[in-house]
Amino acid sequence: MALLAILQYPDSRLYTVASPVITVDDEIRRLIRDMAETMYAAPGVGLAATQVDDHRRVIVIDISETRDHLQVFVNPEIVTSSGTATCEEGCLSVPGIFDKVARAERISVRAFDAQGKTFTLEAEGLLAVCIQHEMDHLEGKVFVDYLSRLKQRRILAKLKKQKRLVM
Ligand code: K1U
Ligand code: ZN
Repeated sequence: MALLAILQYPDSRLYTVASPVITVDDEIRRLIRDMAETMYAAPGVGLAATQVDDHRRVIVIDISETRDHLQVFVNPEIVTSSGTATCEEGCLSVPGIFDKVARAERISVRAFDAQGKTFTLEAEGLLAVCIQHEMDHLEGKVFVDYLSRLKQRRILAKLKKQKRLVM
């Protein structure tokens, strides 16, 4: 297994639209394992392949407290959505920044698992938020894109300052 480097906002590679996975093979399963290890180590509750500079449609999520319930979504598609809920979000690509984003409250998502088997899942609460946040990454979208220009400028300034402090 390997820990992968997570791209940091505003890296232009975060704006890449990911391509569908053609076959769920051993190479994709290795990517899934490496992404899961990277997510657990960060630590985070989700990770999209885009964030580790791999532009295929793969997401890993684990919202369990025990950190032992990995959920894998290959080529995820939202089939139905309803309601609106606003939730505080964070992002491993935008460290130390949290803000509220409005998204669908309930979703039904269809995807392939790590064995290449298709499944459909109904999600609400943090799982629904996390799936939508990670699917945005696959579309080249970061949660700060939903915020005002003023907030985006403040976030960029804060991240620049953080970077100067660690260098
Ligand atoms: O996409 C990412 O960078 C992962 C992101 C997922 C997410 C969290 C909250 C709302 C929407 C999407 C994170 O995991 S940020 C870190 C985080 O929230 C967290 C980390 C450890 C334990 C619990 C939460
Ligand atoms: Zn994110």
